[in-house]
Amino acid sequence: MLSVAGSDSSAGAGIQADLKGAMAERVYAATVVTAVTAQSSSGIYSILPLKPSLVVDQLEAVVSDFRPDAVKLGMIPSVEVGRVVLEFLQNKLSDVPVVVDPVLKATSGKMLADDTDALIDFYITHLLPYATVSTPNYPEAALLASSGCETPEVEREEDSESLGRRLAEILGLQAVVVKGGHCPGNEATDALVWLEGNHFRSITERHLKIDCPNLHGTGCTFSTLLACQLAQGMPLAEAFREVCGRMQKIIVSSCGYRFGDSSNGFLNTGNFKTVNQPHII
Ligand code: PXL
Repeated sequence: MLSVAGSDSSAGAGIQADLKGAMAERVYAATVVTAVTAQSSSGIYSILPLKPSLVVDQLEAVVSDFRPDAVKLGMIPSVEVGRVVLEFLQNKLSDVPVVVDPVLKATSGKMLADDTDALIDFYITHLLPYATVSTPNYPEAALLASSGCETPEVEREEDSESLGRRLAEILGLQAVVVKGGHCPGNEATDALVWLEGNHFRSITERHLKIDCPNLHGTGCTFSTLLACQLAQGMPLAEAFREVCGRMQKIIVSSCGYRFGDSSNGFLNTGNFKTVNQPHII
């Protein structure tokens, strides 16, 4: 598979999370870096978006060696980078499944692009409709569904399934996963909505929320695991269920340690024995 995403120096999220996720699935991942971020568990220090031409050079270099069987798109730091990536996918990898994780904010709340409005518009009009499936979390899905509306009609009580249906209908998506982990309550429902013929179908996965301090990289890991299943030819609905189950196991294995700012440590996708100091137990 191919991950097109930003670098996270803490290695919790971004391209580093994607590599760990793909390794856990024993799927080879090539990586095209879109931006370099300097960050720790407590926040982002700085972001350097790469020049679009350097992103294209990386894409060309990757496909000179092998043909990815799925692509995951993570952080897109500018509309210019988004444009060249989409153009490349359309021209060179048009029959390859693409998972788009619409990354708008870091866990710390910091926006990851300078011109967020233009980028949201680009996601809505170009990237999301192109995606085989996109994977917003609930707040991102609500933001995307209400963008461009004069009066946002998001109701706080709307569940992830109906939000997913609404988003898919408004934006004309092939498929979307709305991840419910950010919703209040002690249960979370992830929903997959996809277009079959002329109708949208949906399935949900409900799970108990785990009170875990180390969730940095959860969104990146989810989308990468989904891309890894699609890369192996698994049908989308089955892939969704499989990944929801795997994420639960990874989160359970991420609870027993403290890392940096103890509320935003990295997700333990690799089942690491130690993280330097202190030890994972
Ligand atoms: O989790 C979203 C995300 C994606 N990509 C990069 C990030 C983050 C969040 O911190 O840093 C590079």
